Amino acid sequence: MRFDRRLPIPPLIDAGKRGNAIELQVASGKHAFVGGKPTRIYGYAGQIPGPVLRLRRGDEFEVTVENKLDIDTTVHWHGLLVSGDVEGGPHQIIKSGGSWRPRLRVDQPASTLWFHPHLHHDTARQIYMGLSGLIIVDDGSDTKLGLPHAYGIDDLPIVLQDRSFGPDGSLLYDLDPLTIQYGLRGNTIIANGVVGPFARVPGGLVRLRILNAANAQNFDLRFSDKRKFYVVASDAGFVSAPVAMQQLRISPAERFEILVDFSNGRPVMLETGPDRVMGIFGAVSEDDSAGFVPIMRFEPTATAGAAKEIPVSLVAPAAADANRAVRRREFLLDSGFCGGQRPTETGLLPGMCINGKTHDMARIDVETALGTTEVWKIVSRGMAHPFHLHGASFRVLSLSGAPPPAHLAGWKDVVLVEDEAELLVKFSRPATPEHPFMYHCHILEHEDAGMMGQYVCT
Ligand SMILES: [Cu+2]
Repeated sequence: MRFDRRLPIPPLIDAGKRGNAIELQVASGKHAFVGGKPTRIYGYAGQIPGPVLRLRRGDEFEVTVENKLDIDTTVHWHGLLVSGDVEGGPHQIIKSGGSWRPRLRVDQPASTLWFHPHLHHDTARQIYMGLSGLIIVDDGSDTKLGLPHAYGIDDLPIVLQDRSFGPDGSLLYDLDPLTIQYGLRGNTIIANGVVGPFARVPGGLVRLRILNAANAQNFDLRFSDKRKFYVVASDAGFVSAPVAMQQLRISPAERFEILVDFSNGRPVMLETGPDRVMGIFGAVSEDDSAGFVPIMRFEPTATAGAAKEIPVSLVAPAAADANRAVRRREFLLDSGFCGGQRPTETGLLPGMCINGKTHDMARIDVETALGTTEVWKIVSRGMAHPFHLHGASFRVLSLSGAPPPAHLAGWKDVVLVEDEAELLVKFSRPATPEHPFMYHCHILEHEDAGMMGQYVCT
C-alpha cells in the first residue's frame, strides 16, 4: 500500500453558526475508494465521508432531511439522547423523494456520536454503501480540560470500515446465510472512505475521534512503533482520567477519543490486528492470521500542537451504583437462526432472535419508567455481539463477571459482549408505543435479521 492519499476530512456543519437549522441530503453519488476508480455509492450530500455535525449542549436545532435516493431510509442519531419520536429509528421512515424535519434538543455531555440509516431489513446495506456521519457534542469543556479541539488540525475524525471491492472498484454486498451469521466482513480497511491514506499532524498532542462504522468487524488498534496513547472518552462522554494504552479494541458502533503524542516527529502507522473473537474468520492479513495490517500513516510536521500536556484528570462520572436499579432484566442474543424468515430477491433469509423472538415492529418487548435505572444483563450465544440501546446511556457493571477495564468504565451506548455483561442503564428520554426505542446487536446483518427488540419509556 502506498499511503499517498491525504486523509479526507469531512465537511464540518457547525449547527450554531447556521442558526441551528441544518440540511442533510441523502443521495447517491460517485466516490473513489481505491485510487482513481469512482464507483456508485450512497452518501449524505451524496458524498463519502458524510459531514460532521457540531452541536452545542443546550441548543435546539432543526434538521431538514431530504431523501433523494430511490429507496426509503431513516436517519438515526446514534447516541443522541432525544425522545423516541425524533430519534430516527425504524418507525420514522423517510420515503424515497420525501423529507423529514425533526427538532432535536441537545442536552448531554460532550461526546462523539454518529448518524446512520436504521431502516429495518436494509440498515446494513445502506451503511455499507456509504451512509454515515459523525456528531460532535460540544459542552465547552475542551478548553477547560486543555484538550486539542481545532477541527481537522489537531482534532481529527477517523471513521474506520472494512469493504470488499470488485475489479472496477465497486462495492460488493451480497447476503447469504453464512454472511448473516458472521456479519459482513471486507478484505480492505478504509479510513474516512479511502484505502491507505496519510494525515499531516502537528508535532505534538493530537486528538483522534475514532468510530468503528464497520458492519461486523472488531478492530484491534495499535501504532506500528507500539507507542502509548491515551483514551480520554468513550461513546457517551469523557472517562475520569486519561487511560494509557498500547492496543485498543473497538467494536462496531463504538467510539473512542484518544490523545496521541507526535512530538518525536517520526511518521507512524495506525494498524489493526485480527478480530480476536472470530478465530480464522477474523484475519485481516492474508498471509498471517495473527498479523497486523496498516490502516493509515501519520506524518508529523514541524509545527507544534496547541495542547502540550496530557491532562491529569477529565470528568469523573458519578459512581455506578447498582443499588439504585428498580429492576433487573436479562437478554439472550443468539446468532443461531430462529424463526421469522424474510423473503428477499435472492430467496428466503433466516432470522435471528433476542430471548427467542425475532424483531417485530408491532411488538413492544419491554416497558420502562422514565427517570429510573435498571440492570440489564446481556448474554451472548454463538459469538460476541456488540449490544446497543437507543434513548439511554449506560455504565458497564461487569464483563464476564469482572469489573470493566478503566477505558470502558465511563458512559457508553455500545459494548461488545463476549459471553455476558451487566449494564446499569439510565432511562432519561421518553418513547411511546408508536415511536419506541430499539435495543439490538450492532452487527448490522444480525440487526437486519431481527436481533432487535423495542422498549417504551413513560
Ligand atoms: Cu450480533
